Amino acid sequence: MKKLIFGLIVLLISTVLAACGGSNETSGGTDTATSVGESVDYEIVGIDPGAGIMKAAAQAIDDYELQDWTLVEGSSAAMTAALTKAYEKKEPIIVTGWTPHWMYSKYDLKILDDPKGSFGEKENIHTIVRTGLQEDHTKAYQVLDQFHWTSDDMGEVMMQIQEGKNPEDAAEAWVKAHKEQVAEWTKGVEKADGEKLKLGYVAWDSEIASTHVIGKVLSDLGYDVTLSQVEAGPLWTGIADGSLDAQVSGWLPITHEDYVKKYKGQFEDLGTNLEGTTLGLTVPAYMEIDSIEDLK
Ligand code: PBE
Repeated sequence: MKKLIFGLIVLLISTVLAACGGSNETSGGTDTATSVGESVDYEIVGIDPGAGIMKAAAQAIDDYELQDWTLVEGSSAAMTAALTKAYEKKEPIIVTGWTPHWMYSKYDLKILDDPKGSFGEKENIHTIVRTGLQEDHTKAYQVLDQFHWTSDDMGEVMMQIQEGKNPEDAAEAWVKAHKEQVAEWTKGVEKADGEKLKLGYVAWDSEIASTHVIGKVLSDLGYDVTLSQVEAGPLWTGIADGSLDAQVSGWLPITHEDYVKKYKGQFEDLGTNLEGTTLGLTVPAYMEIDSIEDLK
């Protein structure tokens, strides 16, 4: 009997203590940051290490003093798969995101405020070709130079691919549906005669879309086009050494700044093909944070 009463008292005391502990935690301020960090294991789901957004995310970890956090390397596909999985279960997740991207149309997401500017300002996508392309493939050069579209255009192609179309079919459908716009790109350009042309791209959703569209336009013009999927480093190396003819995914001035510096003078920048891109840490709208500062 004594034992039982003693046991009950111990139980009572520990219950009271536990309750106090719990309420202390809540009254000690809404410890959102701690709980957000814990809820995602202090992980930011990144993409391939060659992407400029990975450098920006590492910069953010530095700027916001997020030493406890890990930026997880992976791929564009693995990142969106992780996001989809978390989103369907309403679980917290933080990913490296960019626009244009289908994920912002498909899911209700927010890009965290970045008061320190780690992810930079809005930028543009440039068409980058190897030196000598103008002499060797004047027609292709002209089309690449005239290639220009919007985030919405790119978004349409991306969405179709996301919904299950293969990139070739999605590009073909887009080209068919936007004949006038495509005619602007090929304006004044004569038909080609089966000359070989090699376009390089990285497996980022935005670049899969753009490269397949311009590839389709060039092959419709009569070129024998090969689309070569590579990593970001080899993409710029390939343009510089001439093993690739062109790429339409130079995010500038900041995201691909390192590559531009490294290969200065070894490529030609034909200017922008799309304006107004963004990079940033992205979370589902159901998460209760709005700024990268809330991660601290
Ligand atoms: N991205 C898509 C690339 C550029 C295009 C934002 C993932 C990057 O970060 O390098």
